[in-house]
Amino acid sequence: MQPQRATQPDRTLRFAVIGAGMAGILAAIRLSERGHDAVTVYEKGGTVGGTWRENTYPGLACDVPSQLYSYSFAPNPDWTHPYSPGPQIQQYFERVAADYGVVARTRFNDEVTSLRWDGTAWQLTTAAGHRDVVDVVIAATGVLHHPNVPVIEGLDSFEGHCFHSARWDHAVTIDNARVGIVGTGSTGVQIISAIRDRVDALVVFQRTPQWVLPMPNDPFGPELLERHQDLDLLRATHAKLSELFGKFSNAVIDADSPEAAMIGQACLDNLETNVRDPALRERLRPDYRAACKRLIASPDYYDAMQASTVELVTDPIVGVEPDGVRTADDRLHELDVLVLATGFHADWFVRPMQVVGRDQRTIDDFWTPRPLAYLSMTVPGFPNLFMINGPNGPVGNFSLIEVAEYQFAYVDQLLDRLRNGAATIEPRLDATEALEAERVAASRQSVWVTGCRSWYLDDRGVPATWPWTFDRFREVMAEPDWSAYAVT
Ligand code: N01
Repeated sequence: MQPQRATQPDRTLRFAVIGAGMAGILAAIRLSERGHDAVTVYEKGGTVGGTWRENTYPGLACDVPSQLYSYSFAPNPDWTHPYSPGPQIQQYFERVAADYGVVARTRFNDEVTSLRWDGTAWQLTTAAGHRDVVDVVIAATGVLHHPNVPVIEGLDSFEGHCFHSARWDHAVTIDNARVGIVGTGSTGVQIISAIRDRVDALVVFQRTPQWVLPMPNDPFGPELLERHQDLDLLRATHAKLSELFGKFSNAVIDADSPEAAMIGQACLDNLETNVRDPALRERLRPDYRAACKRLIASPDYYDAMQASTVELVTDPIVGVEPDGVRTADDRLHELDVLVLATGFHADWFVRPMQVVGRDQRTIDDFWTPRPLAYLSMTVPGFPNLFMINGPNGPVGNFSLIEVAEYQFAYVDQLLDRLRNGAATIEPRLDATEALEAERVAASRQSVWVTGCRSWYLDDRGVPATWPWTFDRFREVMAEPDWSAYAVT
């Protein structure tokens, strides 16, 4: 990606960036490079980092390669592994946010609760009662951060410790404890591998088996660490990995592609080769296609599932009791700690913030029955509001940092209109609906609809994702189709 020009805007625009996670940090940096000074970042937490601040569970890591899961403009020579541990990623965001002056612009512990368009500007209110008036809102509120706590009968009656994976309670010791974990998504798999040797017993409640792509992750040796001091080399690696991941998009958008077959075979080989006990192997074998659910990548999940401390339970959970979890075979699994690695409400986006646009229309109303946005960034009736990683955007196994960089570069072109004197910009409803119809039709070819349950699917079973190639995403992001926008 080309570095942005530093220019003085023709018009002084006031900005609120909501969220100081990966996308909010990026937006604040880019706005500053554009010469905007009236930028306030609102962050509900006490530090930057977003999902990497909130998730502190054992084993937290990123399954996108480290050199790609970095801003293109801030390569990091200090990554220690091909796939970075979560705490290193958190440190990286803290460092970048401090180095680029984002921390200084951020109001921490100040959660935005309402945004109201008054006809010319956005009226913003925070939980602490602070008020602001801004011309432009950049909502960088994240996708996976509202924990999905499952409805399980008796959950409240559990007398041990129970918490969601994104609210890990470090005051609770799991060492030598009997721990249960509900959920075997990307999060559950990482936790299981990390704690298998610390616990007395680990009961894994699996509702659906997962395909697992092997992902070796030995630390970089001294020679590679030395080479990584060359930032040009890191930039080149970023570009190469981006191309490689772009190709991976074929696997998910076209269920019959050779890439999909290759991934399926690699997962199958992993299962066949690395799970020794045939009975366990069958219980871990999914009955749907690889990458239908978000693909799991792990160096050692199958190892962990064969550890003497680990028990796989596939009988459905029927309830939780004071002493543990009861399953449909009427067994009570006695536990000290119950971890809910049960995912997130992936369709909340800017909510529960109250967002009221033109004609007093709320975003909740516009998003009933489901979220809709033009290219996942803008919403008809909500002028000068730009979302990074909003509804129906690219998810797959792409690097969301890269996606955010492309999206912000696109938003920046929309902002040019405001810099040059326009009062408002928003997408046309007809253009938004037409693109959505195209997106829904295209998603019928994808692997996500080949017969599995996943957080990608909306209430109709349509994947809330970008259903085209990553190359097409880059092309579309290169320049707005101005006919899709209303500018006043
Ligand atoms: O959540 P999930 P996650 N009873 O929704 C099960 C990103 N991420 O936190 O498969 C029993 O994927 C549910 O079962 P089933 C990544 O995008 C990235 O693991 O629906 N089980 C499933 O096993 C990822 O996709 C990294 O049948 C219940 C699990 O809980 C996304 O976050 C690392 C249940 C939920 O899986 C979410 O992953 C971690 C119930 N009532 C996460 N309800 C990286 O490395 C749910 N489940 C970048």
